[in-house]
Amino acid sequence: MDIAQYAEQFWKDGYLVIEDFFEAARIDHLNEMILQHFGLTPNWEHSDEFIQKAATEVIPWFPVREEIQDFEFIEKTVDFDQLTQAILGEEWQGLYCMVMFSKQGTKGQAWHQDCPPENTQQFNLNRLVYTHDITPKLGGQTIVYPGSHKMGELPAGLPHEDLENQVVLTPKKGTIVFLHGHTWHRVLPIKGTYRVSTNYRAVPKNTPEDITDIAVYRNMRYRFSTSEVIEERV
Ligand SMILES: O=C(O)CCC(=O)C(=O)O
Ligand SMILES: [Fe+2]
Repeated sequence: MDIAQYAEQFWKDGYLVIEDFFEAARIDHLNEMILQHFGLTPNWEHSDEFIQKAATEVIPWFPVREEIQDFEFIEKTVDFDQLTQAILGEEWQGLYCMVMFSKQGTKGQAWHQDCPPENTQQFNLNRLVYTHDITPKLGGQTIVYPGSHKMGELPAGLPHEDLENQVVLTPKKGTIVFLHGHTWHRVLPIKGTYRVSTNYRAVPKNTPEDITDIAVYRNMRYRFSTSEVIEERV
């Protein structure tokens, strides 16, 4: 694996996709654990206001916090670790491992940035691992806007509108997607039985741990810790 070249690509585009990064058998096991935890019809955890307004229907789970060790090998994989270091530099830190589950017939996730983009040095890195195939039939494709990690605030507008130059990602089991938190991104509606992704978030040195507390949507800024719309956007 040419780590320097991948890191360069990440910094050019604001995201990076590598297929077949993890072995199918190990990944299948994680997917089984995830289904065991959620079942197919878990309850929402976000407030109704958030779900409505953010047009984002996803339920989080933090298995490593529950000391479920099965999820730890991902972060310990040498290439995964070294690629992170090449992107974020020395003294980067892992934040948490968050599984995100979406039920059949739900909206996916509207356009957003995971954290405010005003300070270009302060951002989170999403290290997404896909444990089942995303397909056009299933829905739930991840959409990114290349180069938008350097373009400031996501423009106000409709939550799920197609934007010119957007790129549709259709990750398969074992694919990883590294995605800059300032990159504009969303997830398409889920037509199949369910959709999951697992995010091993990380940050460069000197970044507050609560960097992803405020997310930017096209119609608002939202603070998760207080379940509050802190800015309406028109
Ligand atoms: O699940 C995905 O493909 C993207 C999720 C996302 O928006 C994030 O992890 O910040
Ligand atoms: Fe996100």
